[in-house]
Amino acid sequence: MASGTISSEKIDLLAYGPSKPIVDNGFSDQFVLHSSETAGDLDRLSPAVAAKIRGMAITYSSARGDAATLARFPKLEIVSTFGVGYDHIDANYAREHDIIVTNTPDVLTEEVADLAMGLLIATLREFIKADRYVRSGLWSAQSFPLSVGSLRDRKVGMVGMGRIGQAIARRLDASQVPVVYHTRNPAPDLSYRHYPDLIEMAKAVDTLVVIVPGGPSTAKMINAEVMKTLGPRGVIINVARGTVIDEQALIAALKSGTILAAGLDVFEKEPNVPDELKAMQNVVLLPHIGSASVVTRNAMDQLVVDNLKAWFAGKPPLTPVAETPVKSR
Ligand code: A2R
Repeated sequence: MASGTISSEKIDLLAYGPSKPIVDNGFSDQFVLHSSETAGDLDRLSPAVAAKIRGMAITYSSARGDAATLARFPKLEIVSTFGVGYDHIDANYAREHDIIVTNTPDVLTEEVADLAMGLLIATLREFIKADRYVRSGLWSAQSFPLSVGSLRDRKVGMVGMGRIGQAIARRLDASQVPVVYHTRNPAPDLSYRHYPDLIEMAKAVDTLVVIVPGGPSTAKMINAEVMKTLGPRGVIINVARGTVIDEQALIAALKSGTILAAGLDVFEKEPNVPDELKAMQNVVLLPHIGSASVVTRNAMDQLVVDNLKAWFAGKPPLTPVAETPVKSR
């Protein structure tokens, strides 16, 4: 890996993505912080500035660190991105070009798990429909219908059992809901049953909670066959990436009653949500807010800053991704 140096020379950084006060104000005058809020701003960056950039903060996953973007910065040593998922960064290109990639795991784990649990219950017990019912004044005319769904008679199959998956499973344990999981490899020290085959797990459960990384290895893994296997009581909660579910197959399965309902925090082409989903009563739709509280987003922004600061202070980055591991310097 190229080395971040400690010298009297100023270090040029680029903040790419929406402006964030914690990033904008996070660096001492040892650094020069340039910013590009959009891809258009990036195109307008002068070649002389691009040639000096040694560190990049990606402040939201809408700013893409693909190979073509990273290649614009010949002196780039480290890309510090916001969020735990980094499918918007070409981490393999980074590794091949001695560029470290860091993300912001752990600080958002419990927040996303809270959201997943809330979304699961809101979907099963129809909170959104019930809220609309109260506001419309219908309550004074008749009682709200009983929800078909309930957490009480469910068995959850976790798709992904990493940091966030385990935090969701702990919440399900507390709610006395049986849990099993599908991943490529069994996670160490877990007593939940592991299914190496997703279809086999779909046969054994009625609810899927999806929390795997995005990218090619998980693209459309929740497909029509998985939905059909889950069956008419089936409920799918997705707090991972929209790409993990075949969205058209999901729309068809929800329309036809192949599955019962879905709770979605993420979509294939955000912020565009298919009109067919918006028209359905058996879905709860959220605008990708898994980690979106002030306290957690601040912690994530701070970790973006701290990774860069550590590197340029001659220390290892705090949270490098698996493709670019750096343990010591
Ligand atoms: O497959 P494994 O043994 O590597 O387990 C990981 C699982 N996973 C997969 N499961 C099935 N098929 C795949 N192709 C596949 N790829 C990964 O996802 C592991 O159980 C889990 C990822 O866990 P962590 O790396 O600890 O991530 P964390 O913090 O739980 O966040 C998960 C995702 C992020 O990447 C964002 O896309 C989203 O949640 O917010």
